[in-house]
Amino acid sequence: PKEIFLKDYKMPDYYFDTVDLKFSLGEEKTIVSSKITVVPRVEGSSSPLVLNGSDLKLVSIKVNNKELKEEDYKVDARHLTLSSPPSGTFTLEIVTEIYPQKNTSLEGLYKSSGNFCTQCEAEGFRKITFYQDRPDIMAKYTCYIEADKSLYPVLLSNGNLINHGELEGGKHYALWEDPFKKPCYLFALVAGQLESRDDTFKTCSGRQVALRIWTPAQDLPKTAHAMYSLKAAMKWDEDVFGLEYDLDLFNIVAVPDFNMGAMENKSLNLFNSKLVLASPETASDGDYAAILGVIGHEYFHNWTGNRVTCRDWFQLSLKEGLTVFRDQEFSSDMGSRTVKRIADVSKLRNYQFPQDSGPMAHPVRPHSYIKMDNFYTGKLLFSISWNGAEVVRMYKTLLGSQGFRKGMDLYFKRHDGQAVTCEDFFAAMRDANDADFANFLLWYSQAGTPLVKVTSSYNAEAHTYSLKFSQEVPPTPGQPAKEPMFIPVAVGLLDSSGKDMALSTVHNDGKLLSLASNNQPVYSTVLRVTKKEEEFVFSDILEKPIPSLLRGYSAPIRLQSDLSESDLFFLLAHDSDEFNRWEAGQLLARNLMLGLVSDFQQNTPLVLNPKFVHGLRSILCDSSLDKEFIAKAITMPGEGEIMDMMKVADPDAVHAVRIFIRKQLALELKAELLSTVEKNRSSEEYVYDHPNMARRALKNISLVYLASLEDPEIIELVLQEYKTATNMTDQFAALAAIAQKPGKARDDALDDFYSKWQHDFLVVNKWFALQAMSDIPSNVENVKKLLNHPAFDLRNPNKVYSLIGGFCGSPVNFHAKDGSGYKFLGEIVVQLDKLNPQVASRMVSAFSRWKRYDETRQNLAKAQLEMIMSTNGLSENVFEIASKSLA
Ligand code: HT7
Ligand code: ZN
Repeated sequence: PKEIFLKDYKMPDYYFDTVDLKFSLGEEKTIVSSKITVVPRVEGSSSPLVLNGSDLKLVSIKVNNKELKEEDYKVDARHLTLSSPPSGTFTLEIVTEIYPQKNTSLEGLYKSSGNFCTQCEAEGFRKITFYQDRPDIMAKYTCYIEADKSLYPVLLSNGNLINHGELEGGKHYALWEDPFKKPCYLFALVAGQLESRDDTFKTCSGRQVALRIWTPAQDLPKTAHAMYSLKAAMKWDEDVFGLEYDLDLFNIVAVPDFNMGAMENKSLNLFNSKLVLASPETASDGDYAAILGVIGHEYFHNWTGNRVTCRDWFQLSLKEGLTVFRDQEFSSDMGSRTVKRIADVSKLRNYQFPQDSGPMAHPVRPHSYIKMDNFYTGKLLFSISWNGAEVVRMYKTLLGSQGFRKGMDLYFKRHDGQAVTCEDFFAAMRDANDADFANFLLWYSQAGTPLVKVTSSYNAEAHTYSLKFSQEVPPTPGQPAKEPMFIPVAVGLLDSSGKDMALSTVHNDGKLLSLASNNQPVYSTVLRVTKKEEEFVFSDILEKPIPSLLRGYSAPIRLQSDLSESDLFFLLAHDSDEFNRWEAGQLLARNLMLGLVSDFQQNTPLVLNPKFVHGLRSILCDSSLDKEFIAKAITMPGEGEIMDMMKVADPDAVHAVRIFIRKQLALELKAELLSTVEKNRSSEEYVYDHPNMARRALKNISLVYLASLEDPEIIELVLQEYKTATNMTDQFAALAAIAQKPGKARDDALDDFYSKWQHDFLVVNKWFALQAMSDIPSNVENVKKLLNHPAFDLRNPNKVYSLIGGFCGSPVNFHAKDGSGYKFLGEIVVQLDKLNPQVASRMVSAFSRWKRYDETRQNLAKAQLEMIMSTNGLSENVFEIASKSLA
């Protein structure tokens, strides 16, 4: 397979001005006709016109109304080439035949639960018709759809419905027109038996927008939260960014078979059902939050992605990083900012950082790819979207809210209707603020997580306090040597009573910077660390402070400081920056876990530091704290995060230590945990708001701790919680608590849950995932049995992510030393690849960090990767991930 490089980008020789599509949807085949106005970029040029195509049967091709002869064009498995097109603007008409019913890849046009739908990002449009399938080709589209009326009463596409009516033979048609230019990856079509929840939104300029969420009739009652989320997102984008919706209709369709979460097609967003459907009985607080975030995300793409799109796929972060940042901000404003930040940073640490130091490490803007879709599969998505969002957040940290907004305004003013690059975004931020961003652009091109070390010293006579920074970006594949980055480090200094000190001046490199604004001191400041080594000296510091560093996690780095254990306990108790209070607790927990892991490896008895227990007790009993914050603060760092900090990852030791800590804390804090459960039971009626979610989160984490005790009374309590739960959050949390330990209680509860919910595929997926992620010994055998469960289907991505993805997410069983987990995954990947390469490559990426483990595990994992690589007919998707993992 061919590797594609960013440096090789060339402007297209031809643009497309208008595209008129016609679909005749059938049971055997679908006929697609396209009529395109082609405009040469350079007047008079007649270079060949190369169109992409995949799995298409060409029926006919015309140029300026004249059928082409066979010698005028060439078709192969991937392209249709017109060797000498006319020299001016011309019309190109192509008819193709496609087979959506046989399309299990879920790219292009396919059928899901009896309905036709499309997925064109990144390169799915070429499975519909021959086209220049690249995002810098932006055109105005119409879409005519005809289909059997009784089978497909609803016919949808982008834009406005301008005509519809009856046809002979029980058929009907609809004609849609999208007034905005768009790249083909935003094209969408849906046809099926659907009904809609309807609502309206009045925009800031007073226009009424019709909102419709489409699902099968029986699911309509479960779309209320999605509608609430959509309206909240529309209002938020107006309030925060001044961005108004630009059409009179906005459609959302829920689809049960979908490779990813959702898709932002212009005015016709398609969603994986699990990110639309929710009721208190069937969806957890986590599901509700995910729906809010993803509905927001797709809606926000209308401006950041659709109105201004990417010049090429290397610029994916331009739309994804920015839109993830926007959805994070939206969710923060709708709930608790600190808790959202904690959740996002934990995700970054558990998934992104490990990948940043592995063979798949790549920068926010990659330099090359083999299969574009792989940018979205599994771990690669994190660097582009999540690290990308961190990069956008740094602009805001450096410029402040107003400066950031000015930059956004300029970005839209300059680039509305264009396909642009990450440099264009950077330039808008810089120019709107006259800002000096030094070498900030390196964040797009250098892979790897910078390691920043800080040492501090206090001069009691001069009343100065110094912070010395040194930074290093570790080598990554293809990038052995790195430049120093521009790192914004938000800092506060705490006095001995735990209050923030006033900061008036700081020296950096001999330059005196005044921190006070309008003669008012500040209590937190952002230091701009740009060199390999750099010192900042604060003046007028009257006592030795304790520094609160990298407040709010102001840059995506690993920070090593000289803070002592007692400094960390002090910050845990006092820091005014809530994120850093949590961070201090995590640092203590990480150090504690690493120490215990080493004890475990040396067969030294494990003992829990009483100061740690005391610190957590204080947090648990502090009624002034937000309850969801407490729930986060008493949650130990993930096993992935701890393994990432070890020279050789040891899943057994890390798991044993996490279980030990959980049980010890439960023993020591039993009374407090029991009273927390008592005080935080849900009211009868489920309310989705922050205070209620926070109560549930705190009660349920307490239950998980308690259930780790072998105590019949506690088992009874948890069973009671399960039986009396009135919503899915509480019911599932109690089930998960019971399911920690093998035995009759576990088996009975799992059976009971399945028989209650077998009619609801989304709840059944939770049931699969819970069992798949279990750490009970030899769980691979249970997972294999579940593969044959009547509710399981390898063709449905959600089921695969729940069962197989869930299993790979349990380090202790996936990395079983006998290689059973690896063998299981290897065999499944080969099977899956034949059905759905995108999903298969997502799964194979679980192997990518095999070199981090001991030799026995390395050999076993490598053998599976080699077996996969030697499979005949392997997809490019899996080939790219497997070969890069082996390299
Ligand atoms: N922009 C969308 C990404 C996406 C996607 C990419 C490749 C293959 C299938 C896909 N489905 C959705 C959605 C988003 O950004 O949320
Ligand atoms: Zn997105």
